Amino acid sequence: MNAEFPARSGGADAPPDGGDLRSARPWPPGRVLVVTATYNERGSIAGLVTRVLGIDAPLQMLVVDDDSPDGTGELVLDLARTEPRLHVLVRRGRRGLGSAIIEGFRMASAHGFAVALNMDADFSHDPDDIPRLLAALEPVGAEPAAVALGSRRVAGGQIVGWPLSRRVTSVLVNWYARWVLWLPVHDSTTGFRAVRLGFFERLSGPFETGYAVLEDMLIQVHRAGGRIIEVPITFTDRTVGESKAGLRQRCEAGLALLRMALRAWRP
Ligand SMILES: Nc1nc2c(ncn2[C@@H]2O[C@H](COP(=O)(O)OP(=O)(O)OP(=O)(O)O)[C@@H](O)[C@H]2O)c(=O)[nH]1
Ligand SMILES: [Mg+2]
Repeated sequence: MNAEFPARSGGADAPPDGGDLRSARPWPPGRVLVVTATYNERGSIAGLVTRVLGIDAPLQMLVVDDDSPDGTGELVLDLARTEPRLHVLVRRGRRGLGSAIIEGFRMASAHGFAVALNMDADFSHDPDDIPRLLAALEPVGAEPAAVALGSRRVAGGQIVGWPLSRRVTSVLVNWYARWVLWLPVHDSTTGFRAVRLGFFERLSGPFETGYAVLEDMLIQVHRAGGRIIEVPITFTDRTVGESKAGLRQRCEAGLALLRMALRAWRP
């Protein structure tokens, strides 16, 4: 039985107030939880779950869906009925990449995981890179880092398939994060990241609820003295589904970055 609320016979169920849906299976004990936020990712999510859980490592996976109109949530709830390492939260009445990731990380903590690894659902992040990120987070014989970033902007990293406009925006935002927000990383906009939850739990929050959570989380980790490591990855533009980073999301993220600058420069 799921700890958060009871389920009807064997499947996912809504609480009496008609709120969130959750997969009903118990969570086996585990160390690493891959967290993927989804909104209308029906075309890729089943393949991603298969790839992630097929990796030769003891991983579990949590999909945090915001009640996608295309039925992504129902699809993963269905997959979770026969896959005990897959967990699902379908949030109703809330929306946002940032709040979905943070809620996923908090669920990972609540279920006793040591590491949460965030990745997108659209195969821009290669599941085969997961073991390298985990190894970088907890190197043998050295101090563990707080965050290991899948970075496109260190030697060996690259972006495949982005139009010029995306590349320019990404360079500008990364420049801003480095020189205005004083964030000493090269790729602060990457969503591919492994986070040590013992460190994450020490952050006071609150966190940005939209795309700016990516920079916000790193700033909070850096301010709290956490080490951030960058691991080169190849990022490939999505070929399935549509971008959720529309004009509204970009404007919200822009405003959030301005707010962060005001906070960073406050004496
Ligand atoms: N739960 C949830 N997930 C979201 C939301 N917005 C985006 N996502 C997911 O967050 C991940 C990143 O979103 P993308 O649309 O791929 O954003 P992007 O990578 O910046 O842009 P493209 O790759 O061009 O689409 C994907 O898995 C999305 O489905 C949201 O509001 N809620
Ligand atoms: Mg994407």
